[in-house]
Amino acid sequence: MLFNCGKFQLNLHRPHVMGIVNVTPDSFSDGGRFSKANLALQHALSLIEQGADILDIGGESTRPNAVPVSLQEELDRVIPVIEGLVNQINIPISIDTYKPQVMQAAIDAGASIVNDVRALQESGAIDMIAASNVGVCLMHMQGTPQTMQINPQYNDVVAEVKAFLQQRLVACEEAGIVKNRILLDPGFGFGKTRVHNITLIQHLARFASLGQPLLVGLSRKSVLGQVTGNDVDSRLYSSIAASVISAMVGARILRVHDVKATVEALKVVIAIQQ
Ligand code: 8Y7
Repeated sequence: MLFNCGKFQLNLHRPHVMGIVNVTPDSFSDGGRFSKANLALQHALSLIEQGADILDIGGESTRPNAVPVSLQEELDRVIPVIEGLVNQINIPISIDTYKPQVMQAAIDAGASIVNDVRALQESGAIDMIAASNVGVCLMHMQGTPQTMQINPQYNDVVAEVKAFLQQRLVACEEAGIVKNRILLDPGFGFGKTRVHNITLIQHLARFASLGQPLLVGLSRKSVLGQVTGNDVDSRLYSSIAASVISAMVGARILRVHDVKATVEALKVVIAIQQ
């Protein structure tokens, strides 16, 4: 239950909240309002005030059909935000990227966690993380952000996602990344239909046998829109439901936009789990 990331050690006995800081002009859920480093910084500090345990800084949108950004553009977006935050906060900063160069620059700037939607499959990524002391989140995705929602297919979505995470876990261990630095994530919405996403939530407890803390990201995602009929700006209540349900069946880190509401809802879960 102890997660080691850089100079931090998180006791994941209680569920933790990872607040999302998008530094992307095209991010679907905050419309680019925080696209400038200064605004992102203010937003990050406000998420800490709201009770975030971790901040996840991302400079390239991974929503379906998002336009990829260049390495330089991604660096220009995220590094100033990390540099601006690192000396005034005392919680881990996570960098949301799959590019090894961005990982390295973010780690050099003070990031403590790498959140990789490609699970360190890019060339050089796994060795770079092995040579550092940061924590890592390995996420499952079928396809790429450009194609993943076209026609995702599985014979057994739970078994296949689990097998992928198990394989990436073994690869990381073989490269020298110890288990207490590794989080696993089924990757809701990444190459999954509504039925796939719902099935994964129903069977989330089965991921416990992988032996690693689970991170879940369902905040404002389209499966919640499909269930409620609400567009992305009106998915607060369903997002809270998703976080509470996920934590009740074992998720240890909830990646969310709405930190204050999630922290308060999780207090009820924590009281029950104690
Ligand atoms: C997730 C994520 C996104 C997720 C992890 C969005 C970067 C899409 N979703 N990382 N990133 N898990 N680990 O809607 O579910 O926030 S981006």
